[in-house]
Amino acid sequence: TAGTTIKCKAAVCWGAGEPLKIEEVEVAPPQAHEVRIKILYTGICHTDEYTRSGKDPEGLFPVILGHEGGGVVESVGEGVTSVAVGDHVVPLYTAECRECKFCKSGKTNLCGKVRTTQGQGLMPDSTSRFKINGQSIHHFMGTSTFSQYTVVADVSVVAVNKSAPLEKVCLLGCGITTAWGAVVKQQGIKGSNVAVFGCGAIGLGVISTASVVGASRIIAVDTNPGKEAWAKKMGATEFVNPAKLPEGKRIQDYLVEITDGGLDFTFDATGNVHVMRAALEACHKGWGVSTVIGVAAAGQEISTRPFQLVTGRTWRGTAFGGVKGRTELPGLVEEYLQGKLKIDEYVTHHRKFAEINEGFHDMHAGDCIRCVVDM
Ligand code: NAD
Ligand code: AHE
Ligand code: ZN
Repeated sequence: TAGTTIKCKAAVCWGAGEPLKIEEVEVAPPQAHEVRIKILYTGICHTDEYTRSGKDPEGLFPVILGHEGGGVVESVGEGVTSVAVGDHVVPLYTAECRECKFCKSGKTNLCGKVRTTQGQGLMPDSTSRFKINGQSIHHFMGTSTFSQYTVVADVSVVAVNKSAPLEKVCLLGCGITTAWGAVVKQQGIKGSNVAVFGCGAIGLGVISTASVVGASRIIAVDTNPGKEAWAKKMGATEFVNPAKLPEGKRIQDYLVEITDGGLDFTFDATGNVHVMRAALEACHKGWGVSTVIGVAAAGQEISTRPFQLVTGRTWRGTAFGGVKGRTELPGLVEEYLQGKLKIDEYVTHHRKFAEINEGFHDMHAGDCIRCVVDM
């Protein structure tokens, strides 16, 4: 109930590289323009592992990770009008305030309203709503879905159709939406050839969306041979394992050869900076566009010969697929309900909350696309 502190279980990461520990946590009531959510399901994204491992330069500890959740609004703070108690909601790590310079620009989905404090692991008033024995615990990505109750800013949450299963649409909180947006927000993919590096949930989502919008040729690239069947199931027309190329043959050179000069569009969904370079250099001279989706470790940098850009290739990137969450997520849920957007296909593993660390292990095993945790 509003105004009271809730005690519940949360998975806490106490330090970089440590496994998560289920703890009893106190969750303070939502303040003005905040929403407290009972999280029912959460996916585990590679980015949660990236921060847990200590590779995220923005990583802070102790922290409650998780950013791919689905839940029900438990209470709201003063001034909240966009969601109400009982609404089914998806927390948004990319906020949408509709008032800041970014939101009003019409050029980006990035929002400036809460990003600074979000990066500090805090709510917009620069304090945390999570405490364990009096010690403050950091929020993560403005969402912290690895807690049975979480508090988010009202600009960082969207209500969705109650008839949609939250154990599925939670994946719209990151992976599926990111992949979908990375493709549909770019003009010209219909009829073009595309290469997708990395066939995890993100890469497979890119493949699936490219297939739906009508790309003529979709080449999936992954070092895990087990991903070939997955890529083809999602719509890839070809699969290339860079580890199986003849000695000394670079993946970008091979792709340029088999595509008569290179790809119209490429995507990195690995987070490996060498792969990002290959994806750029596999683009067609004069017009090829390469999109970075993968997130690289602290200290990693991309490089290529500037001549690659001088001769007409474009290097770009996207966060949350360029999607404005409050405006666009309800429509994606409808597309899912109408059978036009795949989500169920990505859920290969389920875990109880007590087994959340096993969910992280599933991710490393290579046969897991998404693990959904039942809170
Ligand atoms: P994942 O680990 O499930 O998938 C990565 C895939 O890349 C795996 O199939 C792996 O075998 C493959 N791979 C690894 N090295 C490779 C190489 N050298 N060549 C080809 N393939 C290789 O991860 P995911 O959850 O799909 O996420 C992918 C990336 O996207 C991560 O870096 C994640 O942090 C990032 N991400 C970014 C956004 C965003 O908004 N920009 C959103 C979600 C995830
Ligand atoms: N904190 C890292 C960067 C992490 C990052 O790039 N996050 C992506 C989302 S990954 C979702 O799985 C993103 O949207 N970034 C935009 C933003 O505003 O954070 C670092 O390198 O500092
Ligand atoms: Zn993610």
